[in-house]
Amino acid sequence: MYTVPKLTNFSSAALDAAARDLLSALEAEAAAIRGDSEYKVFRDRWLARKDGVNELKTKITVVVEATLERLQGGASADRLLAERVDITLPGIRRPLGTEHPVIRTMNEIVGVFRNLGYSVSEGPEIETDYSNFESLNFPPHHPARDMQDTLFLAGQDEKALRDRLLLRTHTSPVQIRTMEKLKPPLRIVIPGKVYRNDPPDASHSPVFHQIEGLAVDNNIRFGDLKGTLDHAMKALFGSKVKTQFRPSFFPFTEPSAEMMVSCFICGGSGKRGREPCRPCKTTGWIEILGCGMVDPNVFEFVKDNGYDPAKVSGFAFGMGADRIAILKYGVDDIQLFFQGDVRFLQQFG
Ligand code: 2U9
Repeated sequence: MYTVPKLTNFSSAALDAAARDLLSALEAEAAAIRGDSEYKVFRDRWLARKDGVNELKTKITVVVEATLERLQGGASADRLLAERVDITLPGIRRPLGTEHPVIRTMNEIVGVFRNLGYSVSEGPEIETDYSNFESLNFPPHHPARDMQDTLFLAGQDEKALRDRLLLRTHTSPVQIRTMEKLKPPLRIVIPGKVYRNDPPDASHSPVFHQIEGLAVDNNIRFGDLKGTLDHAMKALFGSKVKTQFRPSFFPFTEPSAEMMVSCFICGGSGKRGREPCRPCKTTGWIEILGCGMVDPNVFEFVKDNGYDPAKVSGFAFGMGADRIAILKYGVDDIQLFFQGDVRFLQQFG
């Protein structure tokens, strides 16, 4: 085994020769190392030396590390041989996901309006009081605001009311934002999540889904609204369904209406065999959406982008996608849509 010679001649030629001897001894020892324990002794013997010159130490380190690599390379090749993958075994089956029933319902509704030439708009779920309320003809402190119990972000008392942030209570601010960007004519639908401070029960959830629509042009009339929505309901629920409009109120539309669809469960009879039809409460009609002609006060807020209420008119509508999915799929509790129970969701696969 190599030991460092006691030097007596310190000429540079003698020092070079001593270094050469040391390195070739190192190479020879390294080549003979076979296992982990041999390697450790070898490494400590060579790297722990305090009498090495810096340059030598660098060279020694290179050889020691190369030895470790050689050993490990060999070991992992051995391991690979031992643990060879059996490619004849079956793979791991990854279950395919499927569209959530509410999303599927939204996509179907969006599809119907896309076919009529409508575009899809989206917008933020955190909104300003201005976009969610004021610009939609809910003046500050107006009682119409009480219709939607709103979730405000905390700690905004210092801000002016119109700048305060909240979780949007409807998708209507997206229509305002779109009208601020695009000039008329406009035909858009807006699917999305909305939030209200409603305690959860079988038909209420603090988060739910809406689809709203807006058409603005010259000379749009209530007849356009009726024809469009009647067509959409026939496309969604079958060509046999009838529609009926009843007076209603929304701050952003005037006049406003709620649209009824003849019950697509009992065919409008109110009965299922001898049993009463529950979805329509035996009336033969189901309330499916709200709608109306856009209130001129709303156009005033976007007048500068070409929406002069004296020149343009429009209709708008809004519906709850979760409620429609409940009716379509015969689900008895809206909470089931949000609990993420695979046993429930699998039924729609
Ligand atoms: C602008 C102008 C008008 C959107 C409309 C409704 C009627 C409506 C509800 C149905 C059930 C919401 O999901 S729900 O709770 N919506 O009845 N929404 S008209 O009207 C607009 C929107 C934007 C600029």
